[in-house]
Amino acid sequence: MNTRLTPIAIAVIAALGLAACGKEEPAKPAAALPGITISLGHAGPLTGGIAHLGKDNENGARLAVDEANAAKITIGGKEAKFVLLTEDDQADPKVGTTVAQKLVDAKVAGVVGHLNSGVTIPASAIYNQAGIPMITGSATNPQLTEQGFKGVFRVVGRDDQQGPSIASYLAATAKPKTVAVIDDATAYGAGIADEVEKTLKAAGITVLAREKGTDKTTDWKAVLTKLKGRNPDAVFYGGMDATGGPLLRQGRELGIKAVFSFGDGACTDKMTELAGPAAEGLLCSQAGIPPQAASKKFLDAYKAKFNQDPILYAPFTYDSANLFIEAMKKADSADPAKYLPELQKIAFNGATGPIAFDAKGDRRDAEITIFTMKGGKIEPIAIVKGGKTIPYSDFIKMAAEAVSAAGDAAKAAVDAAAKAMSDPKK
Ligand code: ABU
Repeated sequence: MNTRLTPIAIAVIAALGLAACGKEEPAKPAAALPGITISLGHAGPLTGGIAHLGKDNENGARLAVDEANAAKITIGGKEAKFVLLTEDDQADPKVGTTVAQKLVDAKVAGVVGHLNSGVTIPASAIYNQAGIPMITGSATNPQLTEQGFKGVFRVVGRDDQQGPSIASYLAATAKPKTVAVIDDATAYGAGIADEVEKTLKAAGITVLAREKGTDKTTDWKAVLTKLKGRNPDAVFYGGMDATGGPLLRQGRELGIKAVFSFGDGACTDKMTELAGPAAEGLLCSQAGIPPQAASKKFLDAYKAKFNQDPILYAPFTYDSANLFIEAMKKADSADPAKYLPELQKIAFNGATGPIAFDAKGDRRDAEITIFTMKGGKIEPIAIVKGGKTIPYSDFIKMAAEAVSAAGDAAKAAVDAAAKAMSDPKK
């Protein structure tokens, strides 16, 4: 049975509570509860070219843990103290499996991470073997949740949603006849590039022979010189901002006029820092709602704690950590075998909206956001959800209306409860 209280139920209970509190009882000193320490792991790249994204992910998880500690949550009759054990996987699959084993040996109750699909997929086998659930807030390669691991979850969309979304938007708006597709030879980069290529070809667009770099490539001149001769109308790059920024800058320096487009790994303001004015007008996608559309409570708390706004997926790692905590609360246990069934059937209202998982561990109804770079900042222009693309302004209006409707319903319930309490005939 789902025992989570709706906002209306909470409001009604609050109203009843207020009405019943006529007489003050003398305060009794609360007996101190015994304590329990619950370790959650986090892993992502904390050094190297995409350390800014790894830190962003870590910050999200840390905020959730700190808030849970401030709330003095009780689990199994004990006051829970959550500790975040964080590891640097250097965006390297081999290091990723080493740190995964380290977190298993440290007996973490769950893991938020990893960031990169190519690291998360091998690490997930280690967590699965140890019976430790993991939730990624950023790894988008479909293979992660196609392995049949019961404790593997993802709170963002998949690249077989994201790739078709950005490719269709590019096709509909830029109307290219020829597109060059490049990737960084990682599970993420090559995977999303394949999805983009499939969608473009299905739309009758010519896709040039695939060009490849690596996740460390910052000198793209040889690839770009080859492309310049083929004069593509658009370019799609599957890779991260640390390599995508130099690709874009050097492309423009060589005089390539094509529309440049990217997936979530290169859909950050960092592209302006790395590519300069060449970044203006780029198209890119993220596999969720934009960070600025996360809950105000999260955004205010993140800013207050870290003195900056989230970069990309911090709201999703915040939700990931909170999902673990919520499942443990429901199970009244931090034992993975006991709380995993709660996680599998959870219905949680997170900073990124309602979260529930399908049988594979993927987020149901994940959004994809399309952005363009304007004035040095990525700006959301459209949301793709359930196969439909709507302007971002309409999405925001609909979200505000939903919040207002929920508020009205809660107020009506509180008014009705207060009236019932004050009516002597009832
Ligand atoms: N999703 C973009 C970056 C992380 C990854 O999937 O490799």
